[in-house]
Amino acid sequence: MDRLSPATLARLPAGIRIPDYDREAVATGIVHLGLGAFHRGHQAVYTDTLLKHDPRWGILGVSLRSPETRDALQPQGGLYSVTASDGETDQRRIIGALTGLAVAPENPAGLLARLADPAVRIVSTTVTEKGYGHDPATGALRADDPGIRHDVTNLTHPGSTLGFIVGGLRLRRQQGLPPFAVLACDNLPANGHTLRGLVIAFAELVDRDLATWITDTVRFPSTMVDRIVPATADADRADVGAALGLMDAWPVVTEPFSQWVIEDDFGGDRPAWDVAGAQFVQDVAPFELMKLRLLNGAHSTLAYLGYLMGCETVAAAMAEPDLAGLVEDMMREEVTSALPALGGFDVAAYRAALLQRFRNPALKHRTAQIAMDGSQKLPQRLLGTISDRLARGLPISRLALAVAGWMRYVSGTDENGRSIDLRDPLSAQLRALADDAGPVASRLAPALLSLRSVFGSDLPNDPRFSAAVEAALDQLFQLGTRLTVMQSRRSAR
Ligand code: CS2
Repeated sequence: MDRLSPATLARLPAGIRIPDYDREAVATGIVHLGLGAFHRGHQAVYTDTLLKHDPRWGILGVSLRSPETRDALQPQGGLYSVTASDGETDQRRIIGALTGLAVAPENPAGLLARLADPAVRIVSTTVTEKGYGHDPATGALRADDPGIRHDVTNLTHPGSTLGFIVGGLRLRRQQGLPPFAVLACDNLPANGHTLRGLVIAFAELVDRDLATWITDTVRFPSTMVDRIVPATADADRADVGAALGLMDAWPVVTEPFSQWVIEDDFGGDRPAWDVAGAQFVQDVAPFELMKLRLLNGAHSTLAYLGYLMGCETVAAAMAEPDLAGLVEDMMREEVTSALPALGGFDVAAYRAALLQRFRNPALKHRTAQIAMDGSQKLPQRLLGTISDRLARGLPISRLALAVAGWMRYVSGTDENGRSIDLRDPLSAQLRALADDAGPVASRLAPALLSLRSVFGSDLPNDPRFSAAVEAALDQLFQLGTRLTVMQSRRSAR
């Protein structure tokens, strides 16, 4: 089968949208760090729509580690397909927004030079929760992280997200150029604000004047990003190839829904992503809390409890009536009331739409994928809601069960005695704690709660939380997940 590429675009079947602008005339105005499926199915799609109106914002897509994406997309001239499916109809389009592809470790100095290109005005990131070198419970820089330590003293050859951002800003300052804006697009609380704190803390370790210049001049708008984009599977490649009549080595398969809320704080000219449906607002925080706590909180709950119940995908977990019911009750009774009001916004409709999205049969979104990196995800997804509710004296039983689900998962063995492939930056530590405690809730729960970078120092000392989590974990060990979920629904009625 021939390859998707600029030369074969004209052979695509009718009904597939292709770039409606002159790709040759597109300039690179954005450097994006973290060229995963999410970026390609989200920001790059908005940008693809924008380019017809304003060709200044093409994207240099950078992988921070592996060459796989570059190797797949280079022979395609940066083109790839996005399929949005609701299980009944598939909408396909070809995205041309990537003007270049780079693999950072192959040529760090070359990437820094690109970051200092005057035409580049935005550096955006989707490097996942663990990519920022920070402590998820507090948002503080982990200055002792080996990658961060390396970059602080080798800023002409960095490897980390923060190293490239600070290294790029330093070069621009040296060359008398204005800075770029830094646009965080990961599921972190106050992502722009958090990244700003990290960039400045990193810069302070390098050069105080640089840190001051960054503090005074660089903008870090926060964003809320939302689209469910599972990792591409081989079956997707085969289906997409058949539909396109051309081989796309790295297609994106996603849902029709997409949302992007961006704080309008670029300090001047910025891409008019609103022509593609993004929303510019003064304050992203209420949107972000709603999304992180309702969508991602529910997602993680479905992932841990669903995995333990033998469900391979989110849709399969949603097909378990008790689990789906538990998650729905959690969202309605425990999460919504802890959210700030969002004037005129229909939260009930938002929740219903989320449950519908989770049921999308076209998305083979693996519970194991969402379960990854839990130590980095739990704080903003579940623990924030728990703290807010405890402060108001409100019950947290379903949220506590979700946290216990994570603990049961990181104990490393499933209910059939098979080992769980634990992927987490803290996996070695988690494994050691679990081995030491054994499958005993009264030992394992306190051991895991002592992880300050996850739980902070207040929550573990609140017996309303620690006792609830330990009791739920004990049930998971004694009864198994299915019965525990069933009982928790009964007892809540
Ligand atoms: C998911 C998210 O992998 C995960 O942890 O919860 O990536 C989720 O699909 C997106 O945030 C949806 O916008």
